[in-house]
Amino acid sequence: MKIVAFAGGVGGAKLADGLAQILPPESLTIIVNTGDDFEHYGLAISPDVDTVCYTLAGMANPETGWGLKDETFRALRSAAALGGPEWFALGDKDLGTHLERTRRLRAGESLSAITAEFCRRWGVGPRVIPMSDDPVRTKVLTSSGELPFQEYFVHQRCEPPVRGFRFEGASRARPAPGALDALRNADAVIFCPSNPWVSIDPILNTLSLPPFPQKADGTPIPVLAVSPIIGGKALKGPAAKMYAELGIHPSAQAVARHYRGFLSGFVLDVQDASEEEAVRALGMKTLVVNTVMRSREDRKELAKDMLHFAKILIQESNE
Ligand code: FO1
Repeated sequence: MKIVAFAGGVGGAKLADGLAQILPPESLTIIVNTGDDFEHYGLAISPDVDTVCYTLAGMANPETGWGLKDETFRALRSAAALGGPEWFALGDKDLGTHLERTRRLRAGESLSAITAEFCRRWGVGPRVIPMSDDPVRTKVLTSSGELPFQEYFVHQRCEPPVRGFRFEGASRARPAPGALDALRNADAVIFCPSNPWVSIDPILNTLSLPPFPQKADGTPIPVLAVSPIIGGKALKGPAAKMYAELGIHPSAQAVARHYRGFLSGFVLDVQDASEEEAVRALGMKTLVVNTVMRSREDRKELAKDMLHFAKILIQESNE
């Protein structure tokens, strides 16, 4: 079974790791959000790409989910002592990634080629594809004006109330090489439990989805999502706060409605079992399981459940 997973942020990286624990590497492609990318200290930072790669390589910081484990921040402190910005925590080892990525980009390599090479060197098996090699920059429209994503997310700690989002460059950006081919050859597409507004939507916009490609014989490819909102809250990040500020009650059901029209399956946490009927009424098949990933084993269990669900949806789409 060939799976394409869309991911961004820590929750997305965890399910990607679960899928990578089960599927042979050649059966899994992860398309990652680059709307969070920015330039800082003159360096090209791709936080979601790094979070996915570090997690798959077993190198991620277990406390934060982003950055590297056993990290130190001496370079950043030394720059800060000279008046440089300290709000974005660039670790010493992590800086090596940004230095080398920036050097290669300036030498003319593409982000997707660089990511593939880094993955090879880190021993990451599945294919990790940034959504585009062209710049797409998420802008957060807030009640105090439009903010670049990391300015909103890290510097201003997601405090300004959100009014909307803009994915600058998405309409011009070309999907990264291999992204659309992977989708065309997929048996199922999985949206990881990433923030729908700022992790999955930038990917959908950049790849001009929906419509999702169909199989050669005309059957649709099942698209499944896992809710990043459990019991009305996001385990991490501002997804629930964003829904509330946009006037939508944050719930698993709200996430399902977000993707309505092109999702064939939706996975809810056991805590949200009471919402299953409402999600079914949106025309989706549902699965209720534990979706909280505290351990690596949890990631694998959720991935197993997802693949089992995907198989059922594939069978149904072939009937
Ligand atoms: N997130 C934070 O909340 N604070 C940070 O200082 C921070 C630094 C950072 C450095 C490298 C990296 O790859 C990620 C980093 N992140 C940090 C995470 C990142 O900004 C967000 O998780 C994503 O952009 C949202 O998915």
